Amino acid sequence: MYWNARMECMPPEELRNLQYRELKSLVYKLYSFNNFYRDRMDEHGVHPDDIQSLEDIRRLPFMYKQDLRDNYPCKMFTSPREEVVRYHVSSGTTGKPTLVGYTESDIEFWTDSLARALTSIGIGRGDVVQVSYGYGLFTGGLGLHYGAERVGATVLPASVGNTERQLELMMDLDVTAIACTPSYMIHMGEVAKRLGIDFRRDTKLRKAILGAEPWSEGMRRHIQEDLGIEAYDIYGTSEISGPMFTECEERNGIHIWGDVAIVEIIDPETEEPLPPGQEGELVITVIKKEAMPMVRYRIRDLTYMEDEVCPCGRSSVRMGRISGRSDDMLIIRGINVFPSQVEHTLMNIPEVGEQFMIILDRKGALDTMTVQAELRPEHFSDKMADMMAIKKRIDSDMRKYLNISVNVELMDPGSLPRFEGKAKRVVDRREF
Ligand code: DLL
Repeated sequence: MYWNARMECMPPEELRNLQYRELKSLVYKLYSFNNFYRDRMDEHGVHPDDIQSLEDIRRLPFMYKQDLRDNYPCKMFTSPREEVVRYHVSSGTTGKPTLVGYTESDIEFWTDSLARALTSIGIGRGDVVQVSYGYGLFTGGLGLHYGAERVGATVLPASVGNTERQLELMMDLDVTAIACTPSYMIHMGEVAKRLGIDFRRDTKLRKAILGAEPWSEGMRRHIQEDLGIEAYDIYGTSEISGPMFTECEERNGIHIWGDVAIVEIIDPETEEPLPPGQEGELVITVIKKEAMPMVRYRIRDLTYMEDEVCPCGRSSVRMGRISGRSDDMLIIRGINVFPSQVEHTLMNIPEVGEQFMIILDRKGALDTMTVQAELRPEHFSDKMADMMAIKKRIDSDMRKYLNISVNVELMDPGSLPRFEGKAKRVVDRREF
């Protein structure tokens, strides 16, 4: 079953022609109406007339998360404010977040992409979908909510947390599919076990749409065997709109809708394109975006493309699992954290010195983050109350600026490792 058979099964040559036409008109529009894009293209010595084929996309300059930060909040927008119907926000590399704006048509193609994706998983009218991604500034909750409503499913907007209540609702309302992070799925399974709930016996859950953080085939097996459900990978980032692309029922890669986005895989060092099957850095151009177009956006996720036609009949390219990142972004309980943000926050606390470490662990299914911060010798005190006050300040600043709660350990001056070369401040003990 297809949601939009014409687009999903378009012959590859026809799709490439469509992509070329859309790209060309997007580049003309950006060059004519937006200072950021015009300046960037001029600096790069490329003009819209130079785009003579789809391959010429390689002549266009890249865009980076830093560009969004530098142009915060709205300087990258290409639609007037009155046309923007929604904002979402995700974390940036230091203090400032990344703001994403959507026109009505942006919400429409995002919803349509998810409607295709959910249909390809076999979710539609008659299903009850529990959306347990966060609702609010994060794109996961509202994105899947709109997509599931569009395919005619009944939506339970559960959001994150209060797991016992979520399980109770899942049973009472005959939920058939859930959308959440893989770690929350595992956590739910553990809480259910503790409460004597058997997913196979006590629920109607059959499918889980899991993403927003790295996970592995091992985790998929574990979830499927433990809970008796089928788990599907879903991918997206706030900059490209939010969650947009999933595996189909074949579960052999994530379908990237070609009329929505053009994907490239490049060598992160040489920036040269890599052929199908070879792993490199994902670069996305979202051809349909109005309010905040993304052209050759360096997402920093590492993966590969598969271009053989999928047995499901959809002609789009498929993306392999995300195997890591080419930058140092960490995803902790679904929240994106850059070590530079931690550093920035700590350096604004006068009692804290230059040395710190970040330690990531997994307790049960949930990630924990410990920040070890060295104190300046003049602020090191044997008074418990002084130490507690500093600890509290670090904890509340991390919550305020990074939106995450951390364990804080204050360290004696001189006790943390010093680095001669590149500092390695993150110890990640989690297993994916
Ligand atoms: O995580 C959007 C999303 C919501 C995707 C719900 C899937 C489901 P951001 O907060 O901007 O957006 O984080 C995007 O998360 O660049 C990847 O590093 C990582 N990520 C997202 N999905 C996957 C996945 C949302 N399936 C960043 N596997 C991306 C591995 C993923 N990593």
